[in-house]
Amino acid sequence: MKLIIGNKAYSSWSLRGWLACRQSGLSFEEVVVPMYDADWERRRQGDEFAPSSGKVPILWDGDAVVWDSLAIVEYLADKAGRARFWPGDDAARAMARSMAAEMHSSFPNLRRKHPMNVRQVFPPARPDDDVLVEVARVMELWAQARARWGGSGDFLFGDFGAADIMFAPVVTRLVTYQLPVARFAAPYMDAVLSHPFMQDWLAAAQEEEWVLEQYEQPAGA
Ligand SMILES: N[C@@H](CCC(=O)N[C@@H](CS)C(=O)NCC(=O)O)C(=O)O
Repeated sequence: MKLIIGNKAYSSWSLRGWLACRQSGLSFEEVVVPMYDADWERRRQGDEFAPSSGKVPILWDGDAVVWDSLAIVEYLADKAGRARFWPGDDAARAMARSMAAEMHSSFPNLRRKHPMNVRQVFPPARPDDDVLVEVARVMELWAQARARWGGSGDFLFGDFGAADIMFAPVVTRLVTYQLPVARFAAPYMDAVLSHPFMQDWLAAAQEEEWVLEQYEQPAGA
């Protein structure tokens, strides 16, 4: 398999696709492309980017091509075993899938106003009200999952899985912009950030030379 991703410092959807590949346990080649550099427009019009019309992540696996992070999660769950990604209990899995889907389709203000930058921690500043509403919704979802299905595990549904993968870039944003989080969320965020796959990603992001100025400003600056 070959996974094409964008900058590890900034590309949140790439992080999700990459975490899914690591979680699958399958071997894959990783190709990191610098987004928005001088070659970006030419590169994204190439054949390897055609299926996603120029967006990352894209997973190539022989004749199969999968773009869009949530589809990559599902493809790999089919291929490597659902248990690696989703809880076994039907009710837990229903909630985990709903949370992953909601993450994928929602939270536009948090995503747009607080873009991922895993190399920065900006001084705290009062977020916009629409962002606060979305952060409160994230807290509500995490609280429900942890209380109902977390058990003795550290993650939303006990073991690390698809829901954690989809929310991982939210965890990093909450840290980067020092957004207000509920007390219960801190241990969960620590568990995500200290997961070995996240540690690998964060270390690689630190090593990246590419800098995109548009993501190097605190929100609202
Ligand atoms: N819904 C897609 C979103 C993919 C996406 O928007 N990727 C961004 C990088 S995080 C991208 O490729 N942006 C480059 C562009 O649109 O030119 C997914 O879940 O993978």
